[in-house]
Amino acid sequence: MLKHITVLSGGMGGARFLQGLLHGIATGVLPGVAPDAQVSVVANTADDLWVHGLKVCPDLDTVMYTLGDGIDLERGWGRREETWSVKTELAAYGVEPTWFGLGDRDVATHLVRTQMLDAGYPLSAVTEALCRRWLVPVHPRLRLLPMTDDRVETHVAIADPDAPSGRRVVHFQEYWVRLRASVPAESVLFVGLDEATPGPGVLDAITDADLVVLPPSNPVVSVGTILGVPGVREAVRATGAPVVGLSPIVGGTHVRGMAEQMLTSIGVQVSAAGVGLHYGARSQGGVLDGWLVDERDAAQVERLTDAGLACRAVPLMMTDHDATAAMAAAAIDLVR
Ligand code: FO1
Repeated sequence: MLKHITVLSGGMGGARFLQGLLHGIATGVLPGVAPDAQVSVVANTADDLWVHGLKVCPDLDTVMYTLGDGIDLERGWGRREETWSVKTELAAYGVEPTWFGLGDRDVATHLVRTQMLDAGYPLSAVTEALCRRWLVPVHPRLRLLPMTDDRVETHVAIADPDAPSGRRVVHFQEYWVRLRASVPAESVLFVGLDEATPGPGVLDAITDADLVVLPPSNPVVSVGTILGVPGVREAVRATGAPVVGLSPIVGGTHVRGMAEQMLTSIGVQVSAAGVGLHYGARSQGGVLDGWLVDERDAAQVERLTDAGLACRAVPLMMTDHDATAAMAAAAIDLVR
């Protein structure tokens, strides 16, 4: 019986997967999963940024708002029924960045978080406090754990003909939100990652789990950064739990986001097999035991099994909670 499932999650893709996983647990469609199973979410914090004096944690907030039913489903981030008076007023003052939109309701979250950080609380304690409103009432057996309490930021080097070096480095959010990932990422830098320590409960959540899942989040700037926190990759490789991943690349491209640009920048083939081989089989020094690919990529299964991975082609589009629950069930079935 699986009683503790740990998911290494980014923002939108990971949050949607978690919705389906929780739906699957609640409806009893997941093979061998206890109806009172604990779910631990280790979330990426390298998308975080300081803006207008506030600490914004996009992946933590996307998971929290999504599972707490406060998310704007169309945007995939921020609050639904949002208003933008603060953003409009900031723009009226000519204050930059105007390209990063903080909704009025969302600002309250960042004010609480920033106040608590200023009072000396670590990000994990802040997250726990915010989740008392958003998650405890609806998902009492779910824990949302920042991958680290230390400051880590993903920055992206892009070509800049005006710069003496011919390139300049921008925060990941500027690359994604202002530039829409429309220019090649020459390299991705994870500022502070090598000096970071796993957040409270992170290594235990991996070691004590009965199953570890790498959902269809960005393998470079979401799951990649979580695995990059010193000690985490080793914990995943050492856990007694089976480790299974779901490909974020379907039919040769990402479903949403910028996985294609990120994978290209690190020289990984933009395919279901490319990502699976990038994570690698645990028996070959990697982190995975099993890897699910979409039916459109069934031709790549053999290459993955040859690399030591249990692999199967199943529908991987998270079109609704039942479809996502079926993906979670297939992932569990693959590695049981
Ligand atoms: N994404 C956008 O495309 N435009 C925005 O103005 C924007 C603001 C924003 C504010 C708070 C937040 O938690 C997320 C926000 N995002 C915005 C999404 C964010 O870039 C993504 O959630 C991840 O960082 C990328 O996966």
